Amino acid sequence: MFSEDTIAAISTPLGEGGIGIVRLSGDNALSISDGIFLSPGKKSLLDSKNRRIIYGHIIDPATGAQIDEVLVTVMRSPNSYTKEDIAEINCHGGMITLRKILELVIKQGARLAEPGEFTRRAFLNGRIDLSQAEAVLDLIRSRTDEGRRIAVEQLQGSLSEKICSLRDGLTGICAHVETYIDFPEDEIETASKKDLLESMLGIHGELVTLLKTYDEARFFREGLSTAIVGRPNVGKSSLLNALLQKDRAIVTEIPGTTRDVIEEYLNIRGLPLRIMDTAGIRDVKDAAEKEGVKRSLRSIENADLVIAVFDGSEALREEDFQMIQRVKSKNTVFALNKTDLPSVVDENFFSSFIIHPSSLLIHISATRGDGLEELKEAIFNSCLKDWKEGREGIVVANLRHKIAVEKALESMERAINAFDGNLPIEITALELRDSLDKLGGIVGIVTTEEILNKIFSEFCIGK
Ligand SMILES: Nc1nc2c(ncn2[C@@H]2O[C@H](COP(=O)(O)OP(=O)(O)OP(=O)(O)O)[C@@H](O)[C@H]2O)c(=O)[nH]1
Ligand SMILES: [Mg+2]
Repeated sequence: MFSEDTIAAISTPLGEGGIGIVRLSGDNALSISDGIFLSPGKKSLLDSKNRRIIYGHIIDPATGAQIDEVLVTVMRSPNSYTKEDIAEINCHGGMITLRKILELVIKQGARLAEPGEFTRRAFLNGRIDLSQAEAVLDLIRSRTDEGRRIAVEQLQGSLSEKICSLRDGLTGICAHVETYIDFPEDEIETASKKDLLESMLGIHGELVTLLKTYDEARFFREGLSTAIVGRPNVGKSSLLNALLQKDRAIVTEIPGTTRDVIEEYLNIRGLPLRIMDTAGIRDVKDAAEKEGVKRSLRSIENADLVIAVFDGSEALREEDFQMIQRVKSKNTVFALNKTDLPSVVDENFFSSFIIHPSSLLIHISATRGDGLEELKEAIFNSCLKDWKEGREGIVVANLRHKIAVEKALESMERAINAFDGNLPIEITALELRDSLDKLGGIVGIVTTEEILNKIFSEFCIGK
C-alpha cells in the first residue's frame, strides 16, 4: 500500500448527533484503536475477524478514565474504503467526546488526516479512479435527486468506463498511425487511410456528444441561474413571490420598488433554480435605483436563463422594446403578465422578435397564480429540451472533466486535419497521443501532484 502513516479524523459533521464517528486508516489503525479500547471480555481488536463491530469502552490510557461507550468497526486491508486497515469508532455524537477520542488516537501515534485524505488513499491504492473519487464529493454535495443520481453513476464507474473505452479506441488508432511513421508516404493504402479517418471521426463525434452533456448536468448540480427582468412595475417581484409561494419581495404599485437583486432557490421537477428578482430597468437619476438598474443588466449577462416580464394590460413602451433587444441573444422565456386585466398588448409583436430557438411566450397572472405551471414547464424545457428524466447515458458533470474532454477534442480535431491534409504523419501521431493523455487525466492515468492536491483539498476532513 502507498502510505506508511495512519491517519485519523472525525468523519461525521460537527455538532450534536446521535452517533459520531472517528475514523482511522493505515497499518496501525487497529493497534492504535486497541490502545484506547476495552471490551468487556478484554478481547483485542487485533484478534477480531474482518468486518466485525466490537462493543466496548474508550479509556484514556494516561488516567484510566472512561471516555465513552462505543462500537468499533474493524475493516481489514484490502476490504475497506481506502484498501488499508480501517477502524471506525462509533461513539456518542457530541463534539467534546469526538474531540477527546481524536486526541487520544493522535497521542497513540495517528496523524490528523488532511481534507479528502481517506478518498485520496482510496485513489492512490487503486480502489477507485480519479473521476470516481471526485464523484464522492459530488454525491456529498448534491442538492437534487438528479444530481445525486449522476454522482452515484459516476461513482460506480460509468464515466470511467466510457473514457477507458474511448482511450482503447484511440490507442488502437494511435498504434496504427504510428506504424506509418517509417513508411514512405506513397506506400500507405488509400483504403486503410479512409478507415483510419473514419475511426478518428467516430471518436471525435463521441467526444462532441460527451461535451454536450456538461451544461445540462451543470444545471442539476449548481442550479440554473435565472433572472426575472423587465421595466418597472410589470410584476417581477409579484412573480417571484408567486413562484416561491411566499411574500419574499416587496411589491407596491410604485414603479422602482425593487432596488437590490433578490436571490432565492426554487426547485422545478428536480432542477434547482437560483432565481433572481431584479430592479426594473429604466433611465433614472436616483443614485440607488441607478445602481439597481446596473445590477439588473449584469444579472441578464450572467444568467443561464432570463424571464422577461411584460405588462399585458398596458401598451408596450420604449423600455419594453429595449428589453426585447437586450435579451435577444439569451435563452429567454417571455412572460406576459397581468392577464387577469383586459389585454392591450399586440402579441404578434412578440412572435416577430422571439428569435432564440428555445424562447417562448407564456401568459401569466402573478397575482392570481394563472399560468405558473406553464411557465415552470417552459423554464425546464428551455434549458433541458433533450433531457429525459431518469435518462440513461454518460454525463460529464465536473468542470475539470469538461475541460479535459474539450482539450482532447481539440487535439483530435488537429489530428484529423493533419491526417486529412496529408501533413507529415508524425503530427497526427503526436496529436492523437495528446488526446489520449487528456482523456487519461480524467480517470487519473495521467496526473500530477498539483492536480491531486487541488481535487482533494475541496473535500471535508474525514472523507
Ligand atoms: N392585476 C394585476 N396586477 C399585478 C399583477 N402582477 C403584479 N401586479 C401589480 O403590479 C404592481 C407592481 O408589481 P411589482 O411586483 O412590484 O412589480 P415589479 O416589476 O417588481 O416592479 P419594480 O420592482 O418597481 O420594478 C403591483 O401593484 C402589483 O400588485 C397581475 O398579475 N395582475
Ligand atoms: Mg420589484
